[in-house]
Amino acid sequence: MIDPRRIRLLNENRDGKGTVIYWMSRDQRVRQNWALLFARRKAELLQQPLVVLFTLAPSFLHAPLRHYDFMLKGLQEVETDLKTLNIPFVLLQGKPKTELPRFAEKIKAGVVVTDFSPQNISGKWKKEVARQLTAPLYEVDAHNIVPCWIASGKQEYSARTLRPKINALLGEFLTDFPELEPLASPSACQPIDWSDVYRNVHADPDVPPVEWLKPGEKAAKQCLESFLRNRLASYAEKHNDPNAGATSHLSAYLHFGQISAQFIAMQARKSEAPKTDKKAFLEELIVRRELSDNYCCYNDHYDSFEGIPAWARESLKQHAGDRREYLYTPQEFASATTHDRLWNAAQLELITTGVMHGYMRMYWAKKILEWSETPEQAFESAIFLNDRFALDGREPNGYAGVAWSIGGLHDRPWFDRPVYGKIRYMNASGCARKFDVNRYIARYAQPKPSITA
Ligand code: FO1
Repeated sequence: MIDPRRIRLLNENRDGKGTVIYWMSRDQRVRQNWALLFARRKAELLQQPLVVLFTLAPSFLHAPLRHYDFMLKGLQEVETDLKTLNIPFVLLQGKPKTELPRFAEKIKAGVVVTDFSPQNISGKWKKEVARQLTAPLYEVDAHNIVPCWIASGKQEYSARTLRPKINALLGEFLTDFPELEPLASPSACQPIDWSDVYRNVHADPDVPPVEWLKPGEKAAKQCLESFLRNRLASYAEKHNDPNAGATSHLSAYLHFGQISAQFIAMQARKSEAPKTDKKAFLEELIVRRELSDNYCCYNDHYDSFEGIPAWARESLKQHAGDRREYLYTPQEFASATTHDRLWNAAQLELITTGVMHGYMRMYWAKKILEWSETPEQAFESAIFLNDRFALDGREPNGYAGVAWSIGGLHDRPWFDRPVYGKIRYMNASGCARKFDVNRYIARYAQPKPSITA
């Protein structure tokens, strides 16, 4: 039922008698969640109670209110849905290394299960927790379709090298999910005081929640349905046109784990959209996303200049002294006040909607390279802006996207040119050949940003 290759044991402890805890982190959903399904199965086999636990960091990698709000609303739905299954949900505020072992000790946990994230902070949390627990800590990759460590044991060069590895295993992993069985009797769990939770979060209110995208598992599924019904059939032709409104809008849900990529892939495969559209969408959803996890899993420097390929680092260093025609500070970038109306429109799209179209993300990041004092600074600015404004900030996809645009990751060396060195170049006339640039500018360039950096 659950492929054992999806699971790894992070310490040397054995299953004990006592409550099974699912420590939810990256995969913040009740349905189609392999980590929760595994914890539920353990509880059944060991004839023990089950509890789902979330440890809330009051401040997480500078996440502003936009992100906390999206996440907390999703978690409120998790609590409600778990209640219908008689599964208790507990939210602890503080550091996992103190909160989790203390809670495990208090309830005499026999098994702890968590989900997988390739991010450094997640690895650090798990190491600290695994060391202190007397129970085993299992990690389940509930995010990738092919578990990250099974797809490949090393950092891959590009989509070209990962694709055949994923495709060879897809038949084994792209399967239907079993139902999550309810527990026999209702839990006596205290309801969570969400206003108290909001009060304790230190999230910058200057980046407010967005109105147009509703958080949570139910909204994520509605968003998927609408994409499959209305937009998938033109995906191949239109997804690179920022004016076409042809994208899935699923990236924030995927980031917070409010929907499963495997579920999306299964539904997309079943849809009646043309083959070419399904193929183009599944390439983005599976190969490109899992390539980003691969990068972050096997490269500790995924969020800095140090992480990019040696040829790109060397080439950018050779051009570090080249004269830049324009130079902007991170604050100037953040307030969308460069000389370039197209770039400003992209930044305004990001500020106001929490999303930037994938095609514009490349242009946006490459211009940050062109207009920053050093490539190191460009890297920092792009990650800072993405993490601050994008609803899917702090996500492997974002780190890999910046590293592709600025640092040639998963790409090849191009012709040498000023500032860029051998990094692939992009300019506004290239954009104009692909789509109606003026229409895009008109759509986003009007409102003045009310948000500051
Ligand atoms: N995951 C948590 O387990 N606890 C948090 O407090 C938390 C806050 C948070 C804020 C913004 C954001 O974008 C993500 C957040 N996450 C949080 C999820 C986190 O990104 C993933 O779980 C990581 O991969 C770390 O495991």
